[in-house]
Amino acid sequence: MKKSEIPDPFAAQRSKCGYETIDDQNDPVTMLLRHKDVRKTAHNYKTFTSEAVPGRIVVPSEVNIRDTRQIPFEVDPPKHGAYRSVLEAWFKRPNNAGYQEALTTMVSSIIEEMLAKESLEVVNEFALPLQSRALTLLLNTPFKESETWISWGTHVFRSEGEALDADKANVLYDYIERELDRAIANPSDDLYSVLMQSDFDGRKLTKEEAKGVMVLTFAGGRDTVINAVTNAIAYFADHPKSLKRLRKEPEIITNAVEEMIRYFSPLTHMGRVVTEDTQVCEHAAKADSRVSLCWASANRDENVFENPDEIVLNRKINPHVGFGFSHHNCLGATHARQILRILLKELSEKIESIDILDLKENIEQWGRFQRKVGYHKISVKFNAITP
Ligand code: HEM
Ligand code: EMZ
Repeated sequence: MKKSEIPDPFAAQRSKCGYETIDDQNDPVTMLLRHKDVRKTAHNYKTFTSEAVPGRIVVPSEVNIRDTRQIPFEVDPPKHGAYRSVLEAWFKRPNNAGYQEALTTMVSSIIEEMLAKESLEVVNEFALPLQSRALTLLLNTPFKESETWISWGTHVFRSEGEALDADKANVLYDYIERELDRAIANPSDDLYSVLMQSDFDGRKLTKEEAKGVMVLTFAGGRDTVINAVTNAIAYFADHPKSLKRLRKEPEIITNAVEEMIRYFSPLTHMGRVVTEDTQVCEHAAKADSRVSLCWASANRDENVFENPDEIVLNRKINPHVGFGFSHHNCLGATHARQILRILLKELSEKIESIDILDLKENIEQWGRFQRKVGYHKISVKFNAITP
């Protein structure tokens, strides 16, 4: 097995019956494993709500570590749409040329920095700083803030070996509260200030609502981006010919990024709470129980994808659900896609090959499924293209 491979632990169960019930802190979750069921359920917010007690739709549940409702993630239509219309234009800014230029400078300079090293640990020395620096563009805050965010590590609610970490969560909440107070007292042109001034349904957003948006922006866009970036580097280490191919055919980079999101599926699954007794996959689902939409399994569904366990860089028809499906589709996807497209372009132009020196996989445990989502650590050496 290649070191960069991400096996699909759901295949057998997906074809056998399409679901699996697992325990999460004594609150069962029925994972939906088929592409069709995942999409159908994501769409049906009346029977499968996101607007439960804050934290309950996340697996592992975060009800014990937060009271703040994440917006627009934990809200159903029609209110969900009203929040999205406040946020949509801001989160599309990564399509602007100036944004992409600034991002290119960030990516290019961190690659140059890493080329000078005999060995670099990708998660902490490359992916985390890149994620945090790039986030300063999305929030339109000073570059220096990224140093604080890097010091928080890869996940804001979890530490290695610990599912949930309340102390860590409080560091983020305090930080956001301070930033919002600053934006109220001294508005600027950053996201905090824009939120506090925006019109929502004929009124201003409250500070608690703005906090809900900011917590989600910090949490949702963190380990997902870090895993995507790290897995991409591991993939190129195993497949130096793919780097060469992208150098020769940069026009396939957009497809290659979608394909990597499909194959890596950086967010394994996300829950919903059942509002009335119903059935999923011919299985009874009781009101107030939880289901989850397993993006990672749906993305390997052999009824939808040919050669699902292979990265086909120029895969053309690719209805992956790596960024979710329907109204809650990822608001940060424009930003995440730009980071990955620019990363692939810059790596292909600067790097000949990558050697893996040492690694420790990050394996999630979901009931009896074990899923590799990325790495806790992976040390590599970048080899530059020599003219
Ligand atoms: C929603 C994946 C990056 C912010 C989602 C959902 C998925 C996802 C699967 C749907 C959740 C659901 O339906 O319950 C990813 C992946 C990423 C990524 C794979 C990186 C490769 C980001 C970034 C941000 C972000 C960078 C922002 C900084 C959000 C928000 C939502 C969301 C705000 C909720 C949208 C809504 O409820 O309308 N993401 N995400 N994500 N993501 Fe991402
Ligand atoms: C939540 C989630 C958002 C959750 C779209 O996904 O990402 C997880 O990493 C966080 O722990 O709170 O923001």
